[in-house]
Amino acid sequence: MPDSVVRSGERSYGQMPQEGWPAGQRGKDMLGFVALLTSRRTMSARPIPAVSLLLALFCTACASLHPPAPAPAAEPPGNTALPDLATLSYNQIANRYLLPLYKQIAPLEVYCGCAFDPGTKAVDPAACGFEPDRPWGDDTSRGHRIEWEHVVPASRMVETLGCGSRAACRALEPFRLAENDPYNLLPALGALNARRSNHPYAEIPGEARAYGRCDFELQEWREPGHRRARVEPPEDIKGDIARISLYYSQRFGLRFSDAELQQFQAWSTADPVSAEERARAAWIRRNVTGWANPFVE
Ligand SMILES: [Ca+2]
Repeated sequence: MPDSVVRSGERSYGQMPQEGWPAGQRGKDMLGFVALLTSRRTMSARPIPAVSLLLALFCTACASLHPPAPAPAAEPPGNTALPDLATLSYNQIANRYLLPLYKQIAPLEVYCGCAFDPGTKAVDPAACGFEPDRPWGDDTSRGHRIEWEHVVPASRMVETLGCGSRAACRALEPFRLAENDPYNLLPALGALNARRSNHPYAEIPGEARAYGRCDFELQEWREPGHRRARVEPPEDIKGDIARISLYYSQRFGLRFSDAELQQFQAWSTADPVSAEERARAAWIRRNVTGWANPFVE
């Protein structure tokens, strides 16, 4: 594991204090987060000038400073015209630049292995054995379509930046870069994306099958004052999830507990990089980001 992986409880650029904000400290740490991103960018193919990041932080009218989104391309255009990850939405980035990949590799969503149409994102839930764990309701539509799942939830990015809410955080370019990073976006059946919510991943005792044949486990319990939940993904996606999470720890300074980091390392070992995962990462590097996920390639 690279030395820069952030462990819970350690302070580093991008981390927020556990409790409260001393006056003046917030801006200092925000600058630290910017410095981290800027320094990481020096390793990438497309450095972003630090001044634009500072403007994004301190100018409430920053959105008007950004050029309009480039016209969508029918196919990813290659390294000469990488998309602006801070300007487009994550759905725009995924639909325009990730979906075409699934015409080249098996178009399977991550939580149940359901095949989807890479043109329409439609899914036949019966074909993969998905059944809802309660009357269909909203699942009627979300059980028949693909959504872009944030493996590392946006709520963790909100916590790291300390910017309050997802909507408020979108005023900050560092948040948009983290929210929109395509390495973190995997196709998932909408109904299972909803069940995962922003719960952490973990091993769950037993092998309950509450969703038909899907190897997707959700455990919920109550502790004083709040509900808790965790999700165990299918075996063959655990390593992918681990390598995305470790990448977020390194690149964006996202905090994970020691138990989570140990889990991710174990999953990465048990489920090593597959040819399809490597092909996906290479596609993203060439067509979307310009930089690699070093945990994959
Ligand atoms: Ca289990």
